Order: sequence, then C-alpha cells, then structure tokens
Amino acid sequence: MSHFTPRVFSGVQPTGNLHLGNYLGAITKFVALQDTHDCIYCIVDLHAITLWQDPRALTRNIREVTAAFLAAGVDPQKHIVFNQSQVSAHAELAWVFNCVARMGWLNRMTQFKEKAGKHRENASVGLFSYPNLMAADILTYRATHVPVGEDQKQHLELARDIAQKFNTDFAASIKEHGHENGFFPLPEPLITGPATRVMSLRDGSKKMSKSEPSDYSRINLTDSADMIAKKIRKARTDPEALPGEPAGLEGRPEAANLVGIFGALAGKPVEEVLRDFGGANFSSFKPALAELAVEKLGPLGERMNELMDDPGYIDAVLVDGAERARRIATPVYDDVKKIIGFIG
Ligand code: AQP
Repeated sequence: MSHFTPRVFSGVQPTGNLHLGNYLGAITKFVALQDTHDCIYCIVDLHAITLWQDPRALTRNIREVTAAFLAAGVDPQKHIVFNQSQVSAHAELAWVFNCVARMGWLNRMTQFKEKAGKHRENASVGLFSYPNLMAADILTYRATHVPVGEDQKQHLELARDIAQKFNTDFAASIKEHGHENGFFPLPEPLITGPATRVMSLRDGSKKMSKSEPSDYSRINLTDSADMIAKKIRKARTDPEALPGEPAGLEGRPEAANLVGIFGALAGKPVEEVLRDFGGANFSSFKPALAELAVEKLGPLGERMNELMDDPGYIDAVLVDGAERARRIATPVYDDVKKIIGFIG
C-alpha cells in the first residue's frame, strides 16, 4: 500500500477535433472517478504547442475541451478543472525532470517517433521532451492514479521511472527534509474497461486521432446527428456478417472496433453485443450503432455548444481551478527546490 493520499490527475490536449476516442478512452473515465477520488483534470495547452497551433484556434480549443469535460459531467466545484499554462509549477518541474530523465529513455518513446516521422531533425525539442512535462503534470500534484487511453501507457511508465529516479538520486536529501518513504509516488495508469483504444473508422489498424487529415476517420464530439450517422455508414468494414462470439472478431479490426464502440456506448460487454447482433450484416448493425451514438453524443455536443456560447463562464471555471491547483502544486515544487538544494 502506498502511503500517498490517492489523487487522480489526467489531461487532454486542446488541439481541436475532440473525438469519440478521447471521450470513451479518457473523459468518461474522468467522470466515473469523481465519486471515489479527488480529481484534477487539466487542459494541457503547454503540450499542444509542441506542434504549432494557430493562437486563435488554440484559445477556442482550450474552451472546447473544458466544455467537453463539463458537458460530460465533470464537476469543477468538487474537483479541479484548469488549463496547464496557468500553473507555472508544471513547466518548472518539467525542467527538473529534463535533468532527471535520460536521453535513452526518451529515444524509446514510440509517440515521438510516430509524430516526428521522417522529419525528426525538424521536430520541436518540446515534442521530444513532452513525456517529461507529462511526468511533471502528474507529479506536481503527487497524483497516484492517471486515467488514460492505451496510447499513453508508455509515457506513464516513463513518469514512474522519473519518479523513481528522483526518489533515488535525492534519497538522502528527501529524508533530511522529513519525507520518510520517497518524495514522489509512482503513478498508476488506469487503462481499464472497454474502448481504451478506439480505432480510426477508415483504417482499423490506426487509432482514432485528432490529427488524422480525414474527418471521416473519427466522430467528433460536436458532430451533428446527420454527420455521425453518415460517418458510421461510410465506416470501413468487411463483407462478412458479425460473429456470435468475440473470438470471431479476430483478424477483423474494423468489425472489432465498431462492436467495441457499440459496447462502450451501451455500457455492455462485447459478448452481449454479439449475442444481440451475431449473424447480423453491417447493413443492419451500422444503423443501430448510429442511433445509439446519436442518442449518447447528441446531448453532449449540444451542451458543449451551449457552454461555448458563454466563454466568460468557461474562463472563470479555469481561473478558479488554476487557483486551487496552484495551492497544491506550489508547495510540492517548493519542497522539490529544497530537496535539490536551491535557495529561496
Ligand atoms: N483513439 C483513442 N482511443 C482511446 N483513447 C484515446 N485517447 C486519445 N486517442 C484515443 C486518449 O485521450 C486522452 C487525451 O489525448 P490527448 O489529447 O493527449 O491526445 P493524444 O493521446 O495524442 O491523441 P489524439 O487525441 O488522437 O491526438 P493526436 O492526433 O495528436 O495523436 C488520452 O488519455 C489518450 O490516451
């Protein structure tokens, strides 16, 4: 048992096109954890600028992610919702972690390789050191649990390595400053339930992603009912009928993805979805999925749009959340400074 108080932290980048993968893989988990944990949910704008962002679009996207959190049911009074750049401890601790993490660790990060692609020399330094900032986001609150999609698993492992190395590198000083069992917790990823990896509607081997050029690859949370139905109708599938059991989905990534999405939206295990739809063709499964998606996402998108019409309210939520976040983060970073040996 860890001696650290359980605390949840997670973030979403305000890079536009918030999609069903973000919703099922992360935001629905954020909502569920509110009943059992103290939660801090962050719109990670410092991460967003690792790739160039249009300033006006960035401002809008910060509000849009906030609106998605609130519309989905995150309570900004009981818990904390804010944008990362308002709390300077994130960037300050990230610098410390730049000096703790090793080049070799970051060189292994698959997300950097995928995002930088063939243009590695031209990628921003921030894109490379992004996982150090992510570790700082979590650890500046000494958070113990981090709900994320499957794609973030490797970054979470790195955050644990960084916490561990800091605890070891400064063990004596940490003890001297009154922390008996290490300073940082080793944060646990919470990658559970269905839809931890929602795939593209156009290619079942790629994850659904904000940055994929084809809008038909994803369902955006603000898509209209007609658009949701159209995207599901056009989703790539194979010619076979649905199997009666999950084993029959093997080697059929597009079919597995749609069935998984259905299950996640309906709150049913895949077995049950296949019990209902086994033997059905996509011509009958897709309309049922579209109906369900519209039923679940329609009200969410409407609420998001209403909230977006009141930017003053959203900004006030973020300022209030940042103030409360700072009250937790600043003393932690002050302790880090003392542990390292800085003055002041
Ligand atoms: N396809 C997905 N399935 C399940 N979960 C997903 N997440 C992202 N894509 C999927 C989870 O959503 C949270 C926020 O992600 P992010 O904003 O940090 O962006 P990302 O992980 O880089 O993925 P995106 O949204 O698709 O953006 P791009 O196109 O930039 O790669 C995280 O918990 C993530 O796991």
